[in-house]
Amino acid sequence: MNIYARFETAFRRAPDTAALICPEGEDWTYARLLAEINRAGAALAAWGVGVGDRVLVQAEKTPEAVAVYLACVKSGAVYVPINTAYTKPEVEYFIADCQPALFVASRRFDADVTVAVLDDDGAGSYWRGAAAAPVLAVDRADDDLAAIIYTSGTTGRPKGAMLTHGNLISNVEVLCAAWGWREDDVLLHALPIFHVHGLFVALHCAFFNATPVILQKRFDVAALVEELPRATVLMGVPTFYTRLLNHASFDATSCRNMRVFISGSAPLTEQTSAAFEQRTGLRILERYGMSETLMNTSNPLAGERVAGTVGFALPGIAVRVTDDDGHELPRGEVGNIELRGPNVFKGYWQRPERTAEEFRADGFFVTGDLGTMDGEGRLTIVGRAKDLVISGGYNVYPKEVEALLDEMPEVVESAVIGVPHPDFGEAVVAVVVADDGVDQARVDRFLGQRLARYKHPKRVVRVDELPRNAMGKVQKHVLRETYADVLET
Ligand code: MCA
Ligand code: AMP
Repeated sequence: MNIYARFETAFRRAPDTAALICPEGEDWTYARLLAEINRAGAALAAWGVGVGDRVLVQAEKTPEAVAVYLACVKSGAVYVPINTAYTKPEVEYFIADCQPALFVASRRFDADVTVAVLDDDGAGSYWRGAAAAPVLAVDRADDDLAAIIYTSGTTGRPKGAMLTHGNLISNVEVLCAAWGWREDDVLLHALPIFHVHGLFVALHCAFFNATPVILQKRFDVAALVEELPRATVLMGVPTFYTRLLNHASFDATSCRNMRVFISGSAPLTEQTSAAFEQRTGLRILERYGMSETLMNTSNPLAGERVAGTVGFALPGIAVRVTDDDGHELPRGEVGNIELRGPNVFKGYWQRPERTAEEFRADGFFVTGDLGTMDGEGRLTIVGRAKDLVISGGYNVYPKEVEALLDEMPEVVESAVIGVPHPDFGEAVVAVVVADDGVDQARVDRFLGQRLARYKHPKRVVRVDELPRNAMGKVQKHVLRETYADVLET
């Protein structure tokens, strides 16, 4: 079934309910959202988008962008959202890889692809002349693609995780039940809508029940605190919670109507969890997910939420911890986290070999995360086998940054690592073998037009040589230990 058909059934039951409450603009009811989806759907058809076509979207967070997303899914197209921070060369890579029929962008873009401009205020060429006749959602099977979410691996070139209608439906059903979604819930939404967390977890839970979403354009701690009293649910990355704790007027009164605070995308420290409970009387509920698998495990809504753990496998999802051959390890031992279930993606877009490498013969997906499971079945993530930095909930692949640094004429070689950062949890540091001219400013200038800002090293350290093991491999763990404190200010 087309997941959109499920949403529409809920929307039709609640036409007068606020759908998108926009503190910076006009609010939309569900009736208005339905009309705008029809309009966006008509616009997509006018641009020639057909069933199975990819629609690449790099758009600011507006109600119109939400309508475009829902219209894509409704019309059987494959929605491909990308980070608004990406530079032109990064965007060109996605265009070449997914071959979109249409690129919906916030600004004009000069490339060999049809571009529809969706301005920040929702206007623009995209909408012009589109009639809004209601049409039925295109029939889709569980196995048909709804979206491609780009994520990288050790090679540093992003791969498109193919998510199906079945993946999305099963996950939203499981999450609404696990988190006890209620008819009177109001979601405070401050996450970007180009990742699984903001799009398929947060928005989907609200849309599945046609409950209101307070749509904040971006995360701003003061604005968030102001809106909290009329919300019941917040989903955020750990940086949201550390920033809330640093905000003087955030207290139990701000949370008086809050039912649950949910955290994910990066590790929530036990310290943050404890400080939050002390300040508000509420315990953050931590869960674990991935672009390839949507949500996998969650601490319980009722029952003990144990800080530092990501809880139990969600219903219908099998989680195991294995050795490198895929054999399940005894409880308590650290190994690879592997998953199987209706949430697990169909594979990487046009990369069957990569897909095959990451699945076991019995269908379990190897996540690249390392963890341990206790006797009760609670999972704790202890690290990552994949070379990945998670900074403020954004993934940065060291290889991608290293490859660009190595293009600098003054750089002989480089190693990019993640080190503790007080705001982002972890952030990027580059250790380079280079001549004197290379400093932070020079690196920022070089990366400027090539790489999204959040991937830029927050510190560049120059060294005479990189530590290597007997095989000649750079010992990143040594670098991580040596430079562990460089961003702790
Ligand atoms: C912004 N900057 C960052 C980050 N964000 N640097 C490192 N890491 C970051 N995450 C840099 C900008 O480049 C800029 O640099 C400066 O910080 C200020 O930028 P601004 O946009 O004002 O930052 P912000 O608005 O304060 O953003 C911080 C943020 C944001 C709110 C934490 O990064 C965010 O929304 N993160 C959530 C990401 C997310 O949704 N992740 C889910 C994906 P300069 O000053 O040098 O220009 S993972 C997922 O979906 C899986 C399935 C899961 O489990 O959830
Ligand atoms: P992404 O590729 O953006 O979907 O990021 C997924 C990765 O984020 C996972 O493989 C984990 O490494 C990490 N992640 C997600 N949730 C958590 C969490 N609660 N604790 C620690 N890491 C997490």
